[in-house]
Amino acid sequence: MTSSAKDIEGALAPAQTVLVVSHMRPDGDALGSTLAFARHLERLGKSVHTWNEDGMPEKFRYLPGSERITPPPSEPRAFDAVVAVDTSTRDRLGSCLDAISHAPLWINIDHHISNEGYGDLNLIDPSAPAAGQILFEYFESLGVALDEIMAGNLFAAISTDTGSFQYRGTDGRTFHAAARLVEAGVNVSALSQKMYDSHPRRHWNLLRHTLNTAQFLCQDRLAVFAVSRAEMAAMGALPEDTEGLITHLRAVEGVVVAAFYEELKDGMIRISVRSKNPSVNACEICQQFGGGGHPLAAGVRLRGSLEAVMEKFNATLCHEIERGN
Ligand SMILES: [Mn+2]
Repeated sequence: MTSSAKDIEGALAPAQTVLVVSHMRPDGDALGSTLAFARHLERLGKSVHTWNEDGMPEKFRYLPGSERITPPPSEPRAFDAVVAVDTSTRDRLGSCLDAISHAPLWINIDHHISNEGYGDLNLIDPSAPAAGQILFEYFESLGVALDEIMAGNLFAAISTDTGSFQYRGTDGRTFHAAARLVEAGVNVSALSQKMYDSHPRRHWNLLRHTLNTAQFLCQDRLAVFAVSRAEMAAMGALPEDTEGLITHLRAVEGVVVAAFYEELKDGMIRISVRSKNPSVNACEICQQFGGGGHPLAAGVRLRGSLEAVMEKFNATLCHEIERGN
């Protein structure tokens, strides 16, 4: 059952110390939503902590108040409440979970269709294209006046998760939120330049590698590429630099599904899947292997060598493309 903003605000009212967290390998929605909600709680006079397994990646340091996000501490801490945003399962919080010794109240605010509601109170809206939009509507329904920190983070969260207001789920509500956020002080061109026109050279090196090594399979309907740890190291690339590469493959005419395989340090392969056709459901495919996400954008982690995982998962994707067409 989904709780209302009023229920959640009421449950959080007595809490003095609150932790706001989001998923590992965070994107703009995860971090922007964390920062916006943390700011809201702080304005209510609470002591607020904000952690992410990966700390604050360099590429998102433009987010207002970004310096407050840290990796979890090594000594576990107790909180009156934990608020998880944009996080489909508790496991996706990674090492943050190990650093919470006690928390009697869990709030789960998310837009992933695969979210099963692990909170004591859950506000889950898969029709929202970003967790940031759910938070915007949360604040609007309670009449909370947004300051520039909240507005900037919510705009960045919504803009990045919708591919700059392009993806499925972008609707009148989304543009309503954007309009109110701009009125609250967001400078669209300055913020957009930081989000979309300020990639480090490392990202460009990785993009060149991607374009040189991508393969088109399944009668050119499946586009895939991979990067090994050795290649990442040789390019001096950081994990955060891989974000967005997959959009270049998905953008090729005729491609139905794009997949990206990234070798991680623990013998796992991180797979990102993007679909352009609603009848090829990326979330359902990833869920078969223990992952999740959205119908057109999902992910999963599998154990094995890069080659073996690619062979197996590419075959699954091609099978699903053939079934879906
Ligand atoms: Mn999101």
